[in-house]
Amino acid sequence: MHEVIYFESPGYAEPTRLCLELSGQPWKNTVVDWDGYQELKEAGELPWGFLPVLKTPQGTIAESGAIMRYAASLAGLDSDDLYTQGKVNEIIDVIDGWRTSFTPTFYIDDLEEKIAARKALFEPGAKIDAGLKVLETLFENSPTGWIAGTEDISLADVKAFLNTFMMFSGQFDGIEETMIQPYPLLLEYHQKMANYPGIKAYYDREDEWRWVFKPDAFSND
Ligand SMILES: N[C@@H](CCC(=O)N[C@@H](CS)C(=O)NCC(=O)O)C(=O)O
Repeated sequence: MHEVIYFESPGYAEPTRLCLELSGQPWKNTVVDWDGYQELKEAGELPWGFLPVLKTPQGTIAESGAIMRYAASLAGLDSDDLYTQGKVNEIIDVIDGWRTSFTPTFYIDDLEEKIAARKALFEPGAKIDAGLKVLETLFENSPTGWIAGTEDISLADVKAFLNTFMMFSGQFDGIEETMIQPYPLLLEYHQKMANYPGIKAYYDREDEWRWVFKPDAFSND
């Protein structure tokens, strides 16, 4: 059986978790705290010293992008068409670009400064605002409504959905739920994704952070 080991938060592991769920195969979600992480690290269980890792029947794989792609293949999300798969990967890499602008804010100790730095990323034309608008354009121009124009859901959708909406859960100081409202097409895309049967079923539970993946999470009703 496959086993994901990570912290409780969605963070770097959520696309892998969702893909494993969509695979329909049994899998184990192992959640550790900081001490648990240190123990794994000291025991030499983490190839590069970080979480998440994925334990497979053949051994452990590390790095969130690698394990996400592994899990997506297991779920049958890959396209046989090389160009289509290339476009899926292109969108994933573009989304990862946001993380490189967001990550430094974690290292700002002063709360007000941290909040200001995050809010600045959402100013018109700034990195995250521009990224969210790119996603809206991809959705708008897709003949199928799937972000990479695929016939069915792809890994680009899993990544876009999770990485976008996880930002608005309240987990991150400075980013409030209402900050998604200026992106109406993303809210439409949210409805499409959150109602996808395997996704809807997986998030049909109470969760401090994962409420953002439920249908109607951002509706004003
Ligand atoms: N390149 C790694 C980075 C993973 C990463 O930064 N993990 C964090 C948790 S979100 C971690 O293990 N931090 C422990 C530390 O910094 O000591 C990946 O994509 O998997």
